[in-house]
Amino acid sequence: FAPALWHRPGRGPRYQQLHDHIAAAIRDGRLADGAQLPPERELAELAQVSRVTVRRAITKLVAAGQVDQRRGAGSFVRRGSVKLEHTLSTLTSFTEYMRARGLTSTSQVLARGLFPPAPDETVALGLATSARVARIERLRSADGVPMALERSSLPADILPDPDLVDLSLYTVLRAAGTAPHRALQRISAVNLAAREAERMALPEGAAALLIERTGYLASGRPIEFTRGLYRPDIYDFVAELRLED
Ligand code: 16G
Repeated sequence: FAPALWHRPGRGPRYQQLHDHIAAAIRDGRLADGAQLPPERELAELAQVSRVTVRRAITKLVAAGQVDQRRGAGSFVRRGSVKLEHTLSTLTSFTEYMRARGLTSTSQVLARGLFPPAPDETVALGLATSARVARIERLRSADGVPMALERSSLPADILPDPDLVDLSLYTVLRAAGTAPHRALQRISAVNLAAREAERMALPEGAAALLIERTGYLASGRPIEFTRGLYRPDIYDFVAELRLED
């Protein structure tokens, strides 16, 4: 959280610039959920503004519900107010995405093994019904906060031993030269069933984003079908749109 902004002359009142700078740091994860903001005096020094200006910027963040002020303790990023912006144009793994934001990802494996494919897996992976599918169900957390519940399915010849997946599925696939080269994603809104809600520490029926990713090798063969339930209060999916030629 370096106030690099202050090296450039900005537009608008100073308090607004400082507000925008802190809000951006919260949005892109440089200031983490629950993190303490630098003390007023320090912010004023860093930003070379008066303490009145700092106070105005913080008051605006408090009014927007992004920051909590605790008497005698200071200002903190309000828990649960952090949104993670996930760009839709690059193919990244959960582990890489969190690492890039300075967050530590952990996974709790709920189930894994080789199974006969379910109908949706047969269709997505183009499998024969006699084939076997490697399936891993994981609860994925960032800095200890449950973020997503994912079920990844791959043809058994691509992942013969699902127990090999420790932290990152894509790391295992990359080592074998079988990581997806491109992927298609479908995003829809769902309400969590009781079991899913419990695992994500959310109330039953809570809204979630369902993201289904089908990953393909360069040859066009589908090798990954992941069905992930993501917390909509944390994730924003962002895509850049261009005018068609
Ligand atoms: C992401 C992918 C998921 C992939 C996983 C691999 C989305 C919506 N989904 O969660 O399809 O299987 O990353 O992550 O981005 P890993 O390598 O950390 O296990």
